[in-house]
Amino acid sequence: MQTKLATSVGITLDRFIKKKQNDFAFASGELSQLLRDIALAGKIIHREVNRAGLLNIGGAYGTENIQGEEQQKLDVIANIRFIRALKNGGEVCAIVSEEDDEILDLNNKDGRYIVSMDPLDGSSNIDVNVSIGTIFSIFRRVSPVGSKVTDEDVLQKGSEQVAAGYLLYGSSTMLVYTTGRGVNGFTYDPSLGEFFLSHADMRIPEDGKIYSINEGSYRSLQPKVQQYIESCKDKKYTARYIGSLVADFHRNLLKGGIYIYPSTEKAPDGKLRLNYECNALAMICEQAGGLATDGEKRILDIQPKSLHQRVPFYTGSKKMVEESMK
Ligand code: AHM
Ligand code: MG
Repeated sequence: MQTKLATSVGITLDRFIKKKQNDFAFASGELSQLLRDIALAGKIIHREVNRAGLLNIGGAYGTENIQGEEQQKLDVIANIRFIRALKNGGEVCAIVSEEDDEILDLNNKDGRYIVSMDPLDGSSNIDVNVSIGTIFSIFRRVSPVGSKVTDEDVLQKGSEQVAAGYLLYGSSTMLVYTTGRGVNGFTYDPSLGEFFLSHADMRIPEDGKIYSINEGSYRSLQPKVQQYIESCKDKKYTARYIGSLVADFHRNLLKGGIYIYPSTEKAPDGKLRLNYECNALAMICEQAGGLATDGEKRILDIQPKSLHQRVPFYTGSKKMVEESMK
């Protein structure tokens, strides 16, 4: 199935957000502003990613070279940029990030929202000029506004997300997000400094022919996953795996396919993080008509027990995910 092109294609992200906000009589505009802050951070990361090779900001992160210095690893820079944008925006009370061990309380007395993020996903691809991404989830805080942020605020199930999305720094930079009413994609025009609606009301094909898994770990996979891979080969499906989750996910969202990062012998819970990577993509996938599971149950129903919890991840076209779980 092709992505539908709606009549509003071409409007800027800003206008789109405003239009959506007007659909809700009591919307305060805070979530809208937060989405704008994320888009701004995305533009800054786009700039850094595109000049990384010139600025010597690829490569290893030196221990002395922390917090705002010029020669930093790009994922640390992305983390700093995002935190700054969200802190300045004022809507967020706390951030939990794949790059930080602990909850980052922004001491923002009025902030109602929590952001979970992987500021730059696809670490192994950063230095080799291959697509990378940012993944984010937005939750409403559970504890009273103005009080100290609690574990309960940051360990909410994915089903509680009020919005989720990703930025893909690929041949174009894109922002794809959902607020629980479908999925829309925006492409960045660097010459104008604006995101424009390019993929309205995105729907993932119900079935597909692409499977994305690191087959190098084939021998350490559970027999069920091995059998699923064999069945893909029997059907002469196409294998596509970049090793950047956002890029692999985005391709499958557009073309139909399945992404699997399963449990392996070495890593029984898989590699990907529930809070920073899987919840956001699970919400987007479901909103686009697909599925996301840990191989047995729905990702969005998993109660996180710790911030950096890992989970096996199966996501993509509905029929393929169902088949992989049999
Ligand atoms: P990262 O958060 O350290 O970048 O790791 C997550 C990445 C995903 O983007 C990607 O799908 C996966 O790790 C690739 O892992 P592997 O190299 O084991 O296949
Ligand atoms: Mg990651």
